[in-house]
Amino acid sequence: MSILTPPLVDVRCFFDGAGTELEKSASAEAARWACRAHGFLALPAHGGIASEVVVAAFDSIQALFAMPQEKKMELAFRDVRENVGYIQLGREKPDLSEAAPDPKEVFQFAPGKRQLPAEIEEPLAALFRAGMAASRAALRCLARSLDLPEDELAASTRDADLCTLRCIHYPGGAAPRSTRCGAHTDFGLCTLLLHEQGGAPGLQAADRTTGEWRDVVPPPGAAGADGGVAYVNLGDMLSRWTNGECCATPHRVVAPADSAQAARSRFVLALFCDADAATSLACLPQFTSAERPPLFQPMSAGDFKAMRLAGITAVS
Ligand SMILES: O=C(O)CCC(=O)C(=O)O
Repeated sequence: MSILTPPLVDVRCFFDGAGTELEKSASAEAARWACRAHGFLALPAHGGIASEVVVAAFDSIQALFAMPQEKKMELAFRDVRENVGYIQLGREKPDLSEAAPDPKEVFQFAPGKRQLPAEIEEPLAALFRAGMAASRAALRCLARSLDLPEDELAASTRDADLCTLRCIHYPGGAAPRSTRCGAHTDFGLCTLLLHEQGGAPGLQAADRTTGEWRDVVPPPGAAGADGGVAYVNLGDMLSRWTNGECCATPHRVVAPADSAQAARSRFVLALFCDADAATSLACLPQFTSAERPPLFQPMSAGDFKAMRLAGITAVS
């Protein structure tokens, strides 16, 4: 199995007033290359999210998934438009060609949307806020890499009404190399993916040229102070706006080949940063021409996300 190492792209210079023009140009250039080559970027220092915030959120999701099943079911996911709550094992199948649904449980979090114990809600809300700031910095960097006005993409996330922090638990005891999360592309603009230090490996991305699955391995210098890693990967809303120029990469998660590692639980946090529900996903004029007509029918971000979620989720 070959390895895919997403390039390091430091987006911290895109926080308000933080970086020089030179720093921003260097990051945008790195992002341009990373988007074309892989659709995955590695963010040093968690893209500016403090390590304590990340660690506290991982502690919270361990506590969340350790709650009794009947308590978790009281928080159940109800419908794709609301898109928050608990999704039990065996209810999601992102890759319809797989025989079985994914062996994972999920909590779709948005601040204040479900009655969670304060010691779980607060660290997750803190990560949501810090993660949105990092994602917007990444979107400014991506916009610059696409020769768009710097705020063009980030401004569409002002209400963050479709954005969710997806808390994922892949229970231990998986068969080595078995699928933990089926192949898919993400639906939104970009996803901030957080892997904890020492967590079981398993993320794979499709090679852009050959389609071969490659193990995603962080580059040196990617880890935050806690040893964990943050990636940004591109989503399908961005692909629609850019007429396929900036497109999402299929990825999946498999259990480690080593049976001792596959026996361990894996916890992941993924912040889906999406355009606000009422935003049109019609192709931006810069990316279409007589020779290159729009590839996708225009629709709102809210309709697009609900359509895609309905395709993978059987409501609990
Ligand atoms: O578990 C991971 O590393 C990736 C999860 C993922 O791709 C997703 O939930 O969309």
